Amino acid sequence: MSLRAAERDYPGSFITLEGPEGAGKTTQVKLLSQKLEALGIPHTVSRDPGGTPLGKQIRRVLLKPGTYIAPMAELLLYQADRAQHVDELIMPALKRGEIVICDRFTDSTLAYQGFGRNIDRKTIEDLNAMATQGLTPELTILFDLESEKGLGRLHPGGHDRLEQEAIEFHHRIRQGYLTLRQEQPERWATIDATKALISVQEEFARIIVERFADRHPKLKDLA
Ligand code: Z5A
Repeated sequence: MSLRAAERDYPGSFITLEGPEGAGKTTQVKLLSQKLEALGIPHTVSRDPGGTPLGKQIRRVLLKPGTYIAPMAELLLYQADRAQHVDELIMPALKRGEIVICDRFTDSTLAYQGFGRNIDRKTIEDLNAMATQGLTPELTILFDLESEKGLGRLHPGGHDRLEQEAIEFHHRIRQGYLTLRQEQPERWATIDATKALISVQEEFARIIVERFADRHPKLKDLA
């Protein structure tokens, strides 16, 4: 259920996309953005990490294959990227009343650094709260698929530092997402990401319209 205006201190809507590698989030967010653009619906799409000029530099460091980054250093780099992202891009867009769709956000940190790297959950939650100034997504869509399937879809030209991790790491992440979803079912929606691109696209649009058309009436034309 989306938050009522009185419970938010901005007029926009904040949606995040989550899932294991190769789930199709990037593809779908581009397609959705084209449709929103065509309908004249003010929106911002971004990604975590790398949504700002500083974030792009941090992203390069984080994903470069062959670099050893200690788990706590990795966690803090993701949070530094996020603090900049919320301050420079996400919050200003929400204050302008836009729909903000972010490819990965705080749940990625719980899934990858928490379930994946076994960093203490409370530490991650505290840092998430600090980096976001308390901002939480109203809707988080899990693009769900088995880790092997997602990794199998990725570019043959080489894998980044996280994609190169052992398959057990990726299994823990998927299980982590399923646990997070179970803990807060009202915030999460799930899309079966193994389906054909067009079916995923339709389901994605249906979920957004259902949750936000009351606040952004032009969204009805998406369906
Ligand atoms: N990370 C972290 O550890 N902690 C954090 O706090 C945060 C992130 C925020 C970011 O890299 C990495 O950082 C990520 C998590 C970690 N781990 N890694 N590696 P990223 O942004 O590059 O990673 P990603 O979000 O996983 O991107 P991705 O691997 O490209 O996945 P995707 O965006 O979900 O998928 P895609 O690029 O849209 O599609 C992948 C391929 O599948 C592509 O060839 C598509 O044409 C194809 N595709 C898409 N949809 C379909 C369907 N329906 N059927 C068949 N094929 C499809």
